[in-house]
Amino acid sequence: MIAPQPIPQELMTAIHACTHAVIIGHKSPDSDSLNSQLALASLLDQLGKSTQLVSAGPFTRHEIVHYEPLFDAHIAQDFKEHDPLIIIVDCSSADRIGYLADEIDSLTTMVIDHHSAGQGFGDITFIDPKAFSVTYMIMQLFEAFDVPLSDTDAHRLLFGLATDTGYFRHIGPYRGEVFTAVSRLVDSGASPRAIYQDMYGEQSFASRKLIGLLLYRMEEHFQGRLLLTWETFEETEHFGEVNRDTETLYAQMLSVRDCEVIVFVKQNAGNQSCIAGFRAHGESPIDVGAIAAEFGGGGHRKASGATIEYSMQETIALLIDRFSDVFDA
Ligand SMILES: [Mn+2]
Repeated sequence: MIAPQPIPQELMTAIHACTHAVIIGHKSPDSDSLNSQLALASLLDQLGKSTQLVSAGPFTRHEIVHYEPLFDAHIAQDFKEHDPLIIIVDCSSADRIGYLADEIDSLTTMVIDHHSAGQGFGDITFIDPKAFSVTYMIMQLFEAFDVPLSDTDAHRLLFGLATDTGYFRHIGPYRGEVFTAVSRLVDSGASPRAIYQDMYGEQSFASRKLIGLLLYRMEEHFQGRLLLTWETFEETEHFGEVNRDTETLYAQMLSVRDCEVIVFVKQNAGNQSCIAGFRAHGESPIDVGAIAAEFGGGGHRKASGATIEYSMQETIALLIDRFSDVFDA
């Protein structure tokens, strides 16, 4: 097991000292970000602090659309008057909070995060790159402040952990501490069954049809080491943005034997540009983050993306050509 990072004393001191806290997560929020915000607000409320939850949105992922009413789009004026502590979760750089970066000038900022990239942001930082989710780190805070977990808090903490581990699929050996945490959360009222249903059930009919279409269209390149598919703007309009489930599409494509890299090209309106998504198999040495960066995008070694200013047909040809250097070498 890997022991959690110790909580910095200055973080404990700053939370004890504040009266008002604004809790912000990243734009295009996911379940780890939102549930970290909600659980942290619950902890601070129980410590007698006034809290505001703020997110730049948009709330598009199906499992989180119903969270939107719990969050404000801007920092409230009455909070600004109380010199609030700004707490940013699940963000490795200030630009991840979107336009809210302009609203936190001159306020004390605390960052709680588990990404390894992007340092030097925040006045007080608690960064644990070995933590599988920020909710796992918030759970440590509950224990440090000796605040018991309600069933709602336990549910939120487990939801974030389940999301960022791909429902525990990304956890390798000797990481039993994660399951020790899961055990405590389940015994505090979290339901793995309900969370699985929220994450993988409740899908729309249209979303399954769209995945079927995109999988049927999939092409093999370089003896099946690269799989590619695409989505036209007309299809995005027809099926609806809310019915897009690219993570499931990526997982299905990566599950094909001998596949090392997948490329997904989504056409933008007017066919003047596309969004390209890249994923690499866990065992592959190929760094798709570096390849996305060549096209002005970014991401991680295993997951990345870029906006490419060409038509869909040109983008596909360009990317196959770029990967021919990788696979023919
Ligand atoms: Mn996260």
